[in-house]
Amino acid sequence: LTAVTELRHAIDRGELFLHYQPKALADTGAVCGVEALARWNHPTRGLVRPDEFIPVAEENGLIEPLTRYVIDAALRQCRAWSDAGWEVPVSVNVGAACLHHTEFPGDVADLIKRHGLPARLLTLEITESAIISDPDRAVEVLRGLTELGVRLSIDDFGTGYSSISYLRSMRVHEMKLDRSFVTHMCTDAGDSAIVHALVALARNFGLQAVAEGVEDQDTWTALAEAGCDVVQGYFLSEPLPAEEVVAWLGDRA
Ligand code: G
Ligand code: G
Ligand code: MN
Ligand code: NA
Repeated sequence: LTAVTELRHAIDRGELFLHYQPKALADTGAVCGVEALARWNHPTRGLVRPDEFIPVAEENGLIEPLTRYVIDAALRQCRAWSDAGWEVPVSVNVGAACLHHTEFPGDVADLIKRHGLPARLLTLEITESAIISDPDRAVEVLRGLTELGVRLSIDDFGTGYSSISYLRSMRVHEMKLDRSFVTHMCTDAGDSAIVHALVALARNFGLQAVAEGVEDQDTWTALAEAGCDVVQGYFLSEPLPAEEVVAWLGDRA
């Protein structure tokens, strides 16, 4: 079987599942959501990481069914947490091609309705490259998503081959600072300068600033002092299986 055929089967047979990485408010430490991260439980190869199969999906027209599958699974889990008394906003990574398909907002609307959740509990993380490659189409799709009431986040911010001018015309809610600037900001003056500049940029556009790749207390403290709103990374928690999330939340509460 080719990798593509296998991945198509994996989506159809439900071999993909999600881990969830917690995020916390930088100033109080209160948990404010989780990012869903796809994993593939391959029948013979075992656990396959997304770095391997997301590019295969992107290049072979499978990223839309995969993204729908992930949103569906994340919302089902979000609903289960909600029913158990935990309101846990979920973020999902959206493959670039989804922003070039005008049916995507309708698909997302159907999924939200099916799970009976408020749209504000879903954040969609998009990348700059998806916007830049076809800005007119992306703006239209993003407008449709905004009208649903879902939150929009720009992932890996600052790493793309991009122009920040689109921030003017696009109503996104969140900027995710790429971990390549964040992780070593306490020992690298250049990284620290970039993080401070990006937090200021987020502020000026009224966006929530989220730093990923926070691996120690000093970095968390520096981010809070810089005015960053939310932190995510191994220092708070690695990505967790769904069934461990409630216990983790309970331990912190
Ligand atoms: O979880 P991990 O650190 O291995 O993820 C590696 C990369 O795969 C990250 O860049 C992440 O954004 C991406 N990724 C993980 N899950 C998904 C998913 O469901 N959809 C898309 N498009 N990308 C994902
Ligand atoms: O590109 P995206 O932000 O979606 O990537 C998320 C990926 O980052 C996940 O695969 C996750 O495993 C990884 N990750 C999460 N926290 C940390 C961290 O603190 N350090 C590093 N190096 N990677 C992290
Ligand atoms: Mn992400
Ligand atoms: Na990222």
